[in-house]
Amino acid sequence: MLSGAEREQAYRAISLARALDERMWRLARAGRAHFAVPCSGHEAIGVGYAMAMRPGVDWLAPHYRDLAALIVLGMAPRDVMLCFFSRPSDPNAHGRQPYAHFGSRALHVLSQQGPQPNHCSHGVGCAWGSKLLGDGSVTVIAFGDGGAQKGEAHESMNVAAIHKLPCVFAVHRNGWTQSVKRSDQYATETLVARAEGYGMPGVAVDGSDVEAMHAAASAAFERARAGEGPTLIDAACVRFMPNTSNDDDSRYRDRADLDEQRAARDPLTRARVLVGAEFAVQVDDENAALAAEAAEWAEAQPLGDPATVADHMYA
Ligand SMILES: Cc1ncc(C[n+]2csc(CCOP(=O)(O)OP(=O)(O)O)c2C)c(N)n1
Repeated sequence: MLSGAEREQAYRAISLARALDERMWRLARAGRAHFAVPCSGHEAIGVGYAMAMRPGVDWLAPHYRDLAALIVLGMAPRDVMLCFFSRPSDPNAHGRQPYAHFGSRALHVLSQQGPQPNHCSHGVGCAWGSKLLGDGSVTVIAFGDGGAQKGEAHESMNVAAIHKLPCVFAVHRNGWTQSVKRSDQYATETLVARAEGYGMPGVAVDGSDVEAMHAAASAAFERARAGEGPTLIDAACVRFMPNTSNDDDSRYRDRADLDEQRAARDPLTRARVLVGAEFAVQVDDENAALAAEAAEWAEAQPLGDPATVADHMYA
């Protein structure tokens, strides 16, 4: 169970991620930025594992809906908005990757790649490095349930289990792969049973419950640190928004059904119960102001110099 102070930390992060998410969505819709990747509905998952991580020691190979985890690890709202507005001062990728392709050496966040889920093998490589170095660090490797159907995810979990690598696989299982529904992606309800096939424990968690998520992540970390190898966490959640700002989910999702799921499984509403309404309202107001300020500031930062477009590219 989280302490009182930890509950407040968790709430702050979920609320800030939501405030930034909503602001980015509106800005993208208004044509002020080209690409939003919403995290709403996914926030408690990342907050759960990021709060189990030791900052500057453990590593995260993030899912692109992991804004809330990044916030826990120390990414500031202005840095998020620099990424969103693709400014050269963006600490993630200097404005050279679309928004949500997070990466920060300082925060121990591996660079998120476009092709999904390529970062699974990168995360396993990171964990293997930790084992060889004996530095005691653990790597969280997070991806979607669509990504989990790709060879890269299977190979990564297989190798990690064989070598008992210090990592935690966390699937954000929202039941959609863009517009493709769960039953067209895999024939089971959850992905937990797969873990046994790889030779690691699997645990199903309600990913809208930040305390449950933190407990599962903490147990997986303990196992990894003890040299017992990886764990697969299947974290169920609801993707509140379309896949990205390029998607129209009204073409494939039933609005009434989605509204019902959102009402029942909103990580922010659920975390509000842990901290009390008075605290929550105050934090939400603060975060709405922070998100607005960060957006206004980042949009006013200089654009990249076109002459540098080929920098950092292989010849
Ligand atoms: C190899 C590859 N194919 C297709 C895409 C396009 N794409 C971007 S996000 C996405 C949905 C992935 O779904 P999932 O892994 O379940 O994560 P979710 O978006 O649901 O969180 C797809 C198909 C991609 N990025 N990479």
